[in-house]
Amino acid sequence: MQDKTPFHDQQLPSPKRRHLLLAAAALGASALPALAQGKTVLRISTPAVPDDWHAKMWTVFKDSLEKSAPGEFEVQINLNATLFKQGAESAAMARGNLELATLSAFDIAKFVPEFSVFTAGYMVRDPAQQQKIFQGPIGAEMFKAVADKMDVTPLATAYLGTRQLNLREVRSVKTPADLKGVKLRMPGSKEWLFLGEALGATATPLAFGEVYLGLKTGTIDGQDNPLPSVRAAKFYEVTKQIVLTSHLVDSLFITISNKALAALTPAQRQKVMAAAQATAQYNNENRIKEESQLLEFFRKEGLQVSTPDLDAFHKAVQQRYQNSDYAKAWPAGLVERINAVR
Ligand code: KDO
Repeated sequence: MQDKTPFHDQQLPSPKRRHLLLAAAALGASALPALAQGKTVLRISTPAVPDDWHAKMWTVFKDSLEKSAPGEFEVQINLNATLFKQGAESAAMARGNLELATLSAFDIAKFVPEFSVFTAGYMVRDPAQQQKIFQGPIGAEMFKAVADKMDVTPLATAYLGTRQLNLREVRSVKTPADLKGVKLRMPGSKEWLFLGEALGATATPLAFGEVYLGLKTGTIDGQDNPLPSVRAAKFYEVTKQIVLTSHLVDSLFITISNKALAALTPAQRQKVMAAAQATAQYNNENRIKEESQLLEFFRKEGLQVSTPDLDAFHKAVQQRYQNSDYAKAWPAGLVERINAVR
């Protein structure tokens, strides 16, 4: 799938590129990102709600490029999954219909099986370790596999937060056995459903945009998300409990399509990379700060906050993953290397 043309051969001067674009348009193809009034269009699609940090962060991306490359880019931000539905972004990027998105480890694991190591509960310890993993050699190896197999390139790692359980009715949850029969909404892929089942629940697939109504009407008993997303999507209005399982230190990779990347000049590429770094940093700082303050907010909203037997959850979830087919795709020694990152 990867374009084998060396980058320097792809840096066509602007008039020639425009000519090619016209030719491509005439053929009905969209091999290169569109130009609007001479600007390179960068379309972004995300299921994030406007008030969540990983939605707001895209304004940082846009502002950063407006400053560093005035008049060169038109950044189009599409929130609430209005452009592509949740999980459809990587295929849209590979087809050339989308330039940027945030991909989860779950989106990537479908194409890069070893990446499923980052879908495993209790694998990554905290946001600091997460950043070190993806900025170090493990990240470099993994991102190369992503670029080769998916035709997209991760530019920076945003911390989505640490996922917690959020239940419609109060329940005593100490161990995974206490979640038996609980209809726990998970995003709609088998990798996500496996995580829900590993937690002991009955995992039910549903798109993020349908979760509020599902909780309100009772078609689901609960959902899992990081606390800032529980606030931003207002799930606290339709739930009564937060169980601090802290089962996944979740990542979102700010990713660009290889087609879009190859169409940039080297200077533009640097600016896009710098903008992506600033974008992730804005998200990470704000989200970590908010995450540490939110429990008080939820208590004031009338939610019960409880802490389960974390050892029991760690043991059960880790065992499920170790014995799974997912673990068979993890290169020997990878888990030990991840654990050694401090
Ligand atoms: C969700 O659907 O629970 C999830 O948290 C999964 C993430 O990978 C990501 O898609 C996120 O939703 C959306 O960006 C909405 O916050």
